[in-house]
This record gives sequence, C-alpha cells and structure tokens, in this order.
Amino acid sequence: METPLSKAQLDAFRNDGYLLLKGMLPAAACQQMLAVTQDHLQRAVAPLEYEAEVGYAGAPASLDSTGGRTARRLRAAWQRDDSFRQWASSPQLVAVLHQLFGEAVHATLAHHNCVMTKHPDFGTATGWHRDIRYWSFERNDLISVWLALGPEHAGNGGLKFIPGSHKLHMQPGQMDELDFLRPEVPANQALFAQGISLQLEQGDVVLFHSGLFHAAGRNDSDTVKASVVFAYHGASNHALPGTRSAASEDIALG
Ligand SMILES: O=C(O)CCC(=O)C(=O)O
Repeated sequence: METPLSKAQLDAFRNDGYLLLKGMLPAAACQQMLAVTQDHLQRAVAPLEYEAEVGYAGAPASLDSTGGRTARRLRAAWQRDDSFRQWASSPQLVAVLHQLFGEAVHATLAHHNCVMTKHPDFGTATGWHRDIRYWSFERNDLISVWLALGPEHAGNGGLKFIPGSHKLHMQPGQMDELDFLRPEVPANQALFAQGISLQLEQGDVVLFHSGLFHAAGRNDSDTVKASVVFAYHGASNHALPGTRSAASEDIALG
C-alpha cells in the first residue's frame, strides 16, 4: 500500500485531530457529484433527512410548515449513485486512511454516508459535538471524511473545529443529553474560544477524528452548500454487538 502522507501530516492529524488535503479531487468528479446532488434535491429522491426532522434551533416546526421540506442530508450516498461510491472507495482515499489507521480500512454506512446540504433559508447551525455520538465501536477511533463540492467558509455554514479537542476528557456536566457541549458552561466557553473556521474550496477534503469537537453555522450566502461525508474505521475496531453500528452495512476496502 502506498504511503501518501508525510510524517508532518501524520503528526498534524495526531495532534490536531484533523487533516486538510487541499484539491484532492479534480473538478470534473466534484461537478458530477454536484449535478447528482442538485437533481436529487430537486426531485427529493429518498431517503432524505429534513431540517424539520433534525429539529435544531430555528428549524421549520414540521414537514408541512413553511420550509418544512428543506433537506438537511441526502442519505445513503453509497447506494444512491456510483459517483459517490467511487469517491468513497477510491484507492487514493483508502491509501490515506490506511496510513492514518495503520491497518486495513472499512467504511461504516451506519451514519454519515450522505451528502450534507445547508440551505440559505431554513438550514440550521449545528452545535459543538463529536461524531462518535453517531456510532458504537470498541474504540473512539473513527474518521469522518468531508469532501467540499463547493466553497465552504464561516459565511455559508462551513465547519469549525477545536484543534486537539479529540484528546480532551470531558466532565459529565459539560455535555447535554444529546452529547452536545452545553453553551452555558464556563469551561465550554473557554473551549469555544479556541474554535477555528475552515476555508474549503471545491475538491478539498478534510479528515477528522470521531472525538474532535466541531460545529457549523447557518448559511448566510445565497447558494446551497453541499458536502459528501463518509465514515471509516480500522479493521481491528469492531462495532459493539447489538448496536445500530453492528447492524449496518460495513464495507472492507483494503
Ligand atoms: O454542516 C453542519 O451543520 C455540521 C454537520 C455535522 O457536523 C454533523 O451533522 O455531524
């Protein structure tokens, strides 16, 4: 297996909990995924998750209220179109993940496996959380892979990270019942102050540890933002028996 990452990049991932790979995917591949995304959004091709279902602050109250059919995610990206599958299983990406895990790579389709969209009118901000809330594995050691299909920044709801926060040990009172950092806790406010905004262009890829705290704002631009997001784990890190992670499709990628 080739080793595309330098020692400095490996160290950066270990220390910061994320790694940005600028221009990893050519424009043509991104444009193809964007065209599928726009078509499926327009035709509401199932399965979708709507802002009204997620219910974050400012979301439409119900599917039938104004803006109620604003999509949050096109789910099942792997099953949805070959262009997403090709990206998620591409040898170039698998080689990067293999190096980060130090072993064979599996994709879990238990969560993510989607195109995340953020709409200007009814798209909502996401509070500070870590993605491990979505899965149940032996170790908190999964990696989310986020591919920008267009520009992402603080003005259109781009990601914010707290570098190094994957190493923190949290006190129970810092998190709410959904595993978000409680905004009113002073220790959390000190953490939020360390948050940085990522600037992504089309084709940029950011890989982040499932313990890294991240958040995202609203989309104040006039264009829908779209990002393809998949999640991976090392072959030795097994889903816990009886959980949704164990019941979901898991793909060995080598
Ligand atoms: O785009 C956003 O609002 C953040 C999405 C996110 O981090 C998540 O759904 O886990």
